[in-house]
Amino acid sequence: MNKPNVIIIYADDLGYGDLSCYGAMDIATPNVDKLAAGGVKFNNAYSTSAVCTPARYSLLTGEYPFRNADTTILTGDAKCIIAEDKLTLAKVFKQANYATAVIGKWHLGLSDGTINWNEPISHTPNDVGFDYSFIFPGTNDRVPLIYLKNHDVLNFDPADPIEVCYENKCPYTDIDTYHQNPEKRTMESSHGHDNSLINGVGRLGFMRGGAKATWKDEDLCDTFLEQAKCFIAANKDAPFFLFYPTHQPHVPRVASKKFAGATKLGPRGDVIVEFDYIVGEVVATLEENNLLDNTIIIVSSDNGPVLDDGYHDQSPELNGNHRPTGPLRGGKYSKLDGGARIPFVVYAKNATASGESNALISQVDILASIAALLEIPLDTNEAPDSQNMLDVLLGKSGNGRSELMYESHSKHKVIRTKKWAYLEPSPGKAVQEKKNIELGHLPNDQLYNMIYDPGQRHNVATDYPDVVAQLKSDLAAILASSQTRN
Ligand code: NG6
Ligand code: CA
Repeated sequence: MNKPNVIIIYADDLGYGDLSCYGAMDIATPNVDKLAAGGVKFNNAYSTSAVCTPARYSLLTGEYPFRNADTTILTGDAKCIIAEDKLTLAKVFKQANYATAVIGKWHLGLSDGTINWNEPISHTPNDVGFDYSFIFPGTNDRVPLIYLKNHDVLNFDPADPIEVCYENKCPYTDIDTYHQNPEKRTMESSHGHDNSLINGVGRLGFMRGGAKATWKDEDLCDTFLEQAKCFIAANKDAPFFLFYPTHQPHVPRVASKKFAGATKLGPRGDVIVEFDYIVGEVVATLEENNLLDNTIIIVSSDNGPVLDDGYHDQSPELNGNHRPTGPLRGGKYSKLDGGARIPFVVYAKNATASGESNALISQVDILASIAALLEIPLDTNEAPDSQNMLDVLLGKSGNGRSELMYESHSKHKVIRTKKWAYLEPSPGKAVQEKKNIELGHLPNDQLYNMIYDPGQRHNVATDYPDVVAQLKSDLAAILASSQTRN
């Protein structure tokens, strides 16, 4: 492949068991399945965190989240946590003269302090390596519900300025809120999500103004997809990198018209099928432009799944026998494997040996692997935790990492080797009741044999004190290091 295009389609909270190629029986995802069948499906791929912002930070910087204290779930008005002088995946592509774009959910912050939404905004994706960006700032449950195109709010109306506030008490008297306007609700919150009421849905944070700029949940899918198609077509003669972080299946789950009611699993199933449709449309666009043979497509997710993430959308009730984490224990937020072990498919026509890979890989490795592909040298202080896994990603080698690290929402660390998972002790409740997720908190060491016990049922820490001691010291060494790339 000569300077292949690269597209990363990055789902939000899609679990290890949510795709039919990973065993889902009640959700059909034929488009991802087709890529998996013609590419490599990874069984031991991880993000670096059980929540969004830290996982995305690692993907884009090749750095473990613990190196940046700001890698927590950000509000929609948070400052940008990627320093302007930091090497990013997008900048690696720029060094090789690629056109770069991000289209979708950002959630890595904007500006370098307080954001004025009514003026051009600094520190957008354009300032960290993307030529073009068309994003929403945080999550689809966090204000502001606007598209940011490069530095500006799309459809901004100076006569209707935008204000955003994340204080506990609403400072605006003239906006709809979840508690004051129950008659306008189309979805009930189960926990949180009771600030601004926009499109009938309670949100996190308060937003005032910007009526023309405010997006509708059911339009997000088509709007981003149209952007992605245009970017691909416009760059068909030049190599390009498209980072396409979708909002599906994150809450609130509001499918576009085509997909509302598409599955028996309710809105969560519907938006997963909608995600699969996006993958199919991207592939079709590549085919139309005669680009599929020279494009690497990566499909993955930022963290594990959750059914009730704050809204009563019937996800638990309609879930039936579906297992969002497949055989894994825990889920989003968790220290257990369901938190950060995610679906990961790499498709590269003529470059991949078809099949499955059991190699251990992390999303933090994408940066160094792409740098190797494009022959861009890296300094040790750049992308400090990213390892070149190019041959593994392309299915040419089964030798993945010897170990990787990820963290729970609570930032407690886990070391995974081919055989073992070691979970450091952590205080806190074993189960998050509202979400019905096992968080994996235990005040003592946990050790699981991931070959015999992928469901992490039997803690064998006391049976293998030497293994625990070794992994503890490996973990301490990583945390004390300034880089782990060897
Ligand atoms: C939590 C939200 C949850 C989700 C999550 C971030 C509440 C009660 N819960 O704080 O709904 O938005 O943050 O998800 O507010 S992530 O995938 O972006 O990390
Ligand atoms: Ca997420």
